[in-house]
Amino acid sequence: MSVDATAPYDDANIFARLLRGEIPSRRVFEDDHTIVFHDIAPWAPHHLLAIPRGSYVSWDDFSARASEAEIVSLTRAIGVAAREAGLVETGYRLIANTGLDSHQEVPHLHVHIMGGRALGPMLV
Ligand code: IU
Repeated sequence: MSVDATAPYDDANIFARLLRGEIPSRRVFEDDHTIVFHDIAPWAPHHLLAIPRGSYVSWDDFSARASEAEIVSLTRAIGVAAREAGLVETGYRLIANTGLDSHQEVPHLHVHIMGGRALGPMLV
C-alpha cells in the first residue's frame, strides 16, 4: 500500500527504527543529517537508500521543511555513495517515490540509488 505524502510522520516506521539502531542496516555513509545503506531487496547489483535522519514522510515534506544543511547533506551523500560504489562511469538512477501513485511503501523519505547494470527505460 502506498504512503500518503502528506500524512503525519509515524515514529514506528521501519526507517525510523533503523535510524534508532533498533534494527540493523549495512551503512555505507553517514553524517550529521543523512545515512546511506544497502536496500534489503536489491533491484540492481548496487541498490542503496539515502535517507535524512530527520523525520520527513516524503520528498514533498522534505522539500518544504528541511533546512538547507539537511538538503545539502542528502544531495552530497548521494553523490559520495554513488562515487564510492564506482557507479559514476557506468551510470546510476535516482528515484524518490512520493505519494499514492508512486508506490512509496515506507513513510520516511528515501532516495533509491541503483546501478551496476543497464537499467533500461523506466516504464514499469
Ligand atoms: P519504496 O520506494 O517505499 O517502495 O521503497 C522501499 C524500499 O525499502 C524497498 O526497496 C525495500 O526493499 C526497502 N526496505 C529496506 O531496505 N529495508 C526494510 O526493512 C524494508 C524495506 I520493510
